[in-house]
Amino acid sequence: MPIKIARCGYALCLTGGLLFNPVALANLPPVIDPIADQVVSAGNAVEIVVVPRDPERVVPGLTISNMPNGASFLDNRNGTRTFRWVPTSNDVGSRLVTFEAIDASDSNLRSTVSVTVTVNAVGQPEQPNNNGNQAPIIEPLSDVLVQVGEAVSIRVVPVDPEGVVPALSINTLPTGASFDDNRDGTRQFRWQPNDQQVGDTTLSFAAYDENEPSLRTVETVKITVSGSAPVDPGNPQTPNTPNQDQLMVEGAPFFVDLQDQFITLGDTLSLRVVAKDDDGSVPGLAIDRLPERANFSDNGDGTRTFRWQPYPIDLGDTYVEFTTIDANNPASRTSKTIRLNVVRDPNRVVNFPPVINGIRNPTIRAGDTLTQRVQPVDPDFTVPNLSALNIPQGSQLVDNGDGTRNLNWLTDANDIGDTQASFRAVDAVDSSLSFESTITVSVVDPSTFNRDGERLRDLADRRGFKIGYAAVLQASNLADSQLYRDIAAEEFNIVTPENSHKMSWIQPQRGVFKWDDADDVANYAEQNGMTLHGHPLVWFRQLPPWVQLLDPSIAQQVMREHIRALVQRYRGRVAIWDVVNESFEDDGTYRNSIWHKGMGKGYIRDAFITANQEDPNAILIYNDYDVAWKNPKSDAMYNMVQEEIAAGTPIDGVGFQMHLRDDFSEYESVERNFERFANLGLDIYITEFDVAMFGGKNDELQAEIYRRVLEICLRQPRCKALQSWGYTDRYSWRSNFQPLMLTDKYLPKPAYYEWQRVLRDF
Ligand code: 9MR
Repeated sequence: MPIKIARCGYALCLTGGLLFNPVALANLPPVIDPIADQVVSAGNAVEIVVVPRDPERVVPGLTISNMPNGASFLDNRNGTRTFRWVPTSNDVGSRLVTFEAIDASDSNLRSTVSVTVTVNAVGQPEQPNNNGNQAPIIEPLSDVLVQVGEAVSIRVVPVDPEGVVPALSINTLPTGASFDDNRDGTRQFRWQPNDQQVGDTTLSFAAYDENEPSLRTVETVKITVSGSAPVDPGNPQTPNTPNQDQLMVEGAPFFVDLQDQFITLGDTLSLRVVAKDDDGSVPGLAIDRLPERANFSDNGDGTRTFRWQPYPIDLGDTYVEFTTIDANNPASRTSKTIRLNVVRDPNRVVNFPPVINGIRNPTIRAGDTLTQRVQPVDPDFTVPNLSALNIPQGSQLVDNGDGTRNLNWLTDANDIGDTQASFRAVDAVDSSLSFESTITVSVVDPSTFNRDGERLRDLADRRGFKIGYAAVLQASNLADSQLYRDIAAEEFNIVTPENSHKMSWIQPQRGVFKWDDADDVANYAEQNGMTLHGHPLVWFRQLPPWVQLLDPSIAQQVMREHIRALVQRYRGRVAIWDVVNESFEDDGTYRNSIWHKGMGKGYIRDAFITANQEDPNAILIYNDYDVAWKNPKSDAMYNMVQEEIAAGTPIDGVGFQMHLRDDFSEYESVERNFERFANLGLDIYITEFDVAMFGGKNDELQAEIYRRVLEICLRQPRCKALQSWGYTDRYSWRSNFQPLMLTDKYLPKPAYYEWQRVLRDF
């Protein structure tokens, strides 16, 4: 049976996870891949490859503390290091070794991973002392029914009560199946059974502690394969019946032979993407979140080619989602996610040239200062040399002392026009490899940015309403920060920091808080009379590595410390807090976050109570995505808040994120849904609104969605605020899909004028 098309919640769109860098200018701390504790007998070697990753793809520094005598920590010249030690009988016992990754551009950004190395006397079994170590568990799996030719994909998620990452094995792999490492502690079982494999196959997955393999849990799944191949009802004769893992709508176009890909480092993938429609029309093709350096070009024959040369940072899996769109009915679409698995050939030496990342042609107003950061990056993790080839008269190239430089230029009316600046990065190992980058700096008359009519915030103030945006991380470091901040201050009366309250950013190590950017936003909000909306105190994503490896038994303590620190610091300044963010899965079950593991669903109440103790005047809300309309997830959220209200939990409202796409049509359901939450006495905040133009630029359609959502909010007396997730397409987590109300050149789109009109007239 065809499956009804699924709306792309951001979680699905983000399947590539850590490998993407959606905001080029956000500098996030590096992380170290989880490392299991080690047990070794005296005389044997222990070897640990320490793999740091940096979301900005700049190779982090790596240090070790507490290195045992005689051990080494050698540079593998690929960004990783190997800790190697052969302990002697004098070393029997346990010691804690700590590895630290340090951001290449900001040495304040660090993260650590500690490993206990236990050395046993010769002859003693390689087991830790009887320390109460418990067996890991596997999250429950359900039996599966498939037909021949259908794809089965099962994610196996092991959890260890001690917080180490358990090993996973499978009893036997059916022919043609795979059991791949997702590189996040989980593995994926994939299988497309053939007609020889009809019948029941029982799989047993075992999770075990590598140090104590006897401590294991086995989870069994029965896969029942039935005989007949699935028939596409729209096209019973088609030999190219699409796989069921395409999210299909009846009669919608479908992909032909679009499969997972394997790529060897050094090669470039060239993948022709072909879709068909039973009615003979040529369907459109789109890709969500193109990986960096990839392109998706039109072949002029109805097909497109996806080209990508992966870098060492891409080793492992990246997922991309393709969508094919009916030429006659854009709402009729099929999406399919494929896996790109990048492997290294150990016999092949590949040296990639450096690149200069993250600069786009800036546009600034005459009179502003350009502050353009230039950061050369080498995919092989070496640090390239950077020089300027030519820069505008009167500008300076300043060394930031961290491998980057800043082009600073105070402009005036005489500079109006386009001026170029060029930079060269030279490979640190092979000087014949270099990269040049030229940017065009447009200095324009300040009146270019004038917008007709009244400012949104003035119109909103008059109605006692809040209209706002999310402020990009480190807005004061943007090349065009004066323009970015001035327009926001003119238009909005409420602001949320998009990233700077997130735990990985603000508490990179336990008890170490990095307040600079959050303080900067708080000061900016105050200087401009804007309400400050904090986001989020408790979330399952963007956690620092030390929390990812946390023993759930101390999750409560860590959560409370974090809430107290933030709410205390911004008491009286942050008016609204997203206390808990995204606790539910799409089916309405509780997400198995570290917080849930530690406290069960009670963490939500605990978080609200803790926040309320620190600032009884702050408005405390629960925030989630894909809950603005009625569905199992919003039902679950409804039940949860109802229960909390009954228990007297200090919850004031609900944040509905609303990351929409251009095929959005659930207005009626949103209206009813807001009503039921309002009837509970809760306030409603639309916290993260944007509309990704997935089917291509269509300003009128976008403006209509902007208009209708604002109208729903204004019709509902309890709807207090509408904030878009950013305001210029230049700085959006979904930039490719121009989801915001100003273009990437800060010019107003119809969506802007619709909000203006509705705020004025509605
Ligand atoms: O826009 C944010 C982006 O810059 C971050 O990289 C990303 C990391 O998870 O988070 C984005 O914001 C999310 C928000 O905090 C919670 N709701 C979903 C938003 C979009 O992913």
